[in-house]
Amino acid sequence: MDKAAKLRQLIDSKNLEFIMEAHNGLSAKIVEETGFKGIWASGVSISAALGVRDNNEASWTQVLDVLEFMSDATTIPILLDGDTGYGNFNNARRLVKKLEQRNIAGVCIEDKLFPKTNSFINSKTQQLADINEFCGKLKAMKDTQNNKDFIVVARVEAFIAGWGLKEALHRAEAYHQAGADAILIHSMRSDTKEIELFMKEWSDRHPIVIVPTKYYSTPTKRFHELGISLAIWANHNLRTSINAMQKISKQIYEDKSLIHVERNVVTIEEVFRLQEVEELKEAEKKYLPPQE
Ligand code: SPV
Ligand code: MG
Repeated sequence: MDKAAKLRQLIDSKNLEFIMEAHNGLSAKIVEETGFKGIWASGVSISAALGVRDNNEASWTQVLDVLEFMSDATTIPILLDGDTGYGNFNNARRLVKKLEQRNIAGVCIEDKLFPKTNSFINSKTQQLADINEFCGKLKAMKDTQNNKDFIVVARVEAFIAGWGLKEALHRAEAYHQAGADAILIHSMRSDTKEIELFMKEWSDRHPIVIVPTKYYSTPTKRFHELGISLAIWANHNLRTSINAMQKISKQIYEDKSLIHVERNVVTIEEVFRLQEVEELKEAEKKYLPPQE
């Protein structure tokens, strides 16, 4: 089964499934080793790891370069956070072509304007895309894909931008009709009020994806009960790595020594294992001329 088919299986399964954020080849590999069945290539995490803002400051080809490393390092499917598709329908369909070439299983696009701003910054002043324009973008993406299983998720930002349930449902249905394989309904409330209202009206129409970053205290059982298809743990590898790096940098800076840190970091052998150094050793035996 190829990666796109694996992602389709996760989205279409009757169970609640989970994918985990990664932002480079190493974090992607760790997500796979942990046991997750899929990876969220998060826009905020990739941009932050590149040292820039989540405002399309990294170009789409720079994001593609990161994805290529992530895809090469893993066998589980990657769902790209494709922001707004990096332009109009034409940019978005070219994105699909390039993602398929890199074996990326799917992309999620959000109904905002390019250049985008992260949903948790000035959310109420964020403008939504015109519905027809966004539907045209989704159609162009679906018409472009070669692999029938490639996934296009449509992300509804109506709640984020301060519109109500009616607008959220109207947009979700329009995107569903336009051919989106699933709808991501985003909310920045600390409870699930908006998600619950939405799910009640939506019932079982089409797979629903959520990002519970802000309503993290909700027991996962509730997502099961609501009939959610896929939950995205969206930025936690990035955030924990920031913790770890700030701590270790501070300690080494203050101590001017490594005495107190060695036992708190992974061994260099663990780094080599993750890089698959053994595989290269074996390949050298096979392909290099024998050493005298
Ligand atoms: C991301 O991970 O970049 C997302 C999810 O888009 S969020 O930051 O919650 O909007
Ligand atoms: Mg994002």
